[in-house]
Amino acid sequence: MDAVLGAFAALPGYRAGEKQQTGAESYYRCAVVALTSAKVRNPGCTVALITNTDVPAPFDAQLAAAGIEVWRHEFDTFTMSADAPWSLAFYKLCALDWAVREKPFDRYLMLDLDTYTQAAFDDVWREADEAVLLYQTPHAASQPMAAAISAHFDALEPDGAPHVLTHFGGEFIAGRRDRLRAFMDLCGEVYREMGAKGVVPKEGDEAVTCAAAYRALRAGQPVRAANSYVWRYWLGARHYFVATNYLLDPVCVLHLPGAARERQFPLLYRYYTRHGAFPPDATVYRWCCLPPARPPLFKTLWVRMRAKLL
Ligand SMILES: [Mn+2]
Repeated sequence: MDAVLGAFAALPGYRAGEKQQTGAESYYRCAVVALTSAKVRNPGCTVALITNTDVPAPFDAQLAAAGIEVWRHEFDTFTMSADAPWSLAFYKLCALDWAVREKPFDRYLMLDLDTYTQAAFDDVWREADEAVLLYQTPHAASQPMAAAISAHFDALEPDGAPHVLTHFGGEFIAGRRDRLRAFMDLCGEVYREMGAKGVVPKEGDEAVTCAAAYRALRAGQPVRAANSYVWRYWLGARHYFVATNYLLDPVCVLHLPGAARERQFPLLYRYYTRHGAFPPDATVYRWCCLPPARPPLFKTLWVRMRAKLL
């Protein structure tokens, strides 16, 4: 049996991002969409929300009706100071660390709650037997977040500095149980070293997972890019960074960070709660403002004609 997990923590004063956490309702709407869409496409998997607080109505009943379990667990490891940006995101590591030890499953997938699952995880589980799978961001070594993560690692390991770490995101962490336990041990080691050296990463949990992935690879424990299964689609007007792999060689999971929490997710949530099902894929893509998976017709014809005239 395999498990798909989401994590949500509430702690007064802690931060879910750059700002203080506000509007828990919108997080619960996302949780319902993320976990029910995962369950609908993967009915044979256990899907659970790990949380340190009571799930309020009507979300508790909606999760229960969809067959989603709620597991209570305190935020007792991987804690950062409350004023650190993304301090709440570290709960994901706390929850996963606890789950791989206390809740026995063959394989696990920890997903961000601003995700929408559109396909079965069969291939994820196949590859999770071979390696820990993490989403690899398309960040070059000097990209500010990637560079900051490498610099934190330099603080932990001055020998060999400057290091260049691969920037993996925290939205998708999958693996067979023994592989994930070993990986979470490395995360714990990195977290304790950060505490001892006074490193408070502004980049959230990714600073921990990236350092753990670097050490895992060095120790011969395979870590692979999960990018064939999950993709980050940035839908902002200024940062519109998308791909056509929602349809061509399609990924299982659409990760929609940023403003989607107040745009796409409320639409998906309302549709799901009214109809008891998610809209057709084409509607989801339209709501997500994803580009058509074909090149523009007239520009294509123009280039073909020019090439013929050479
Ligand atoms: Mn996210």
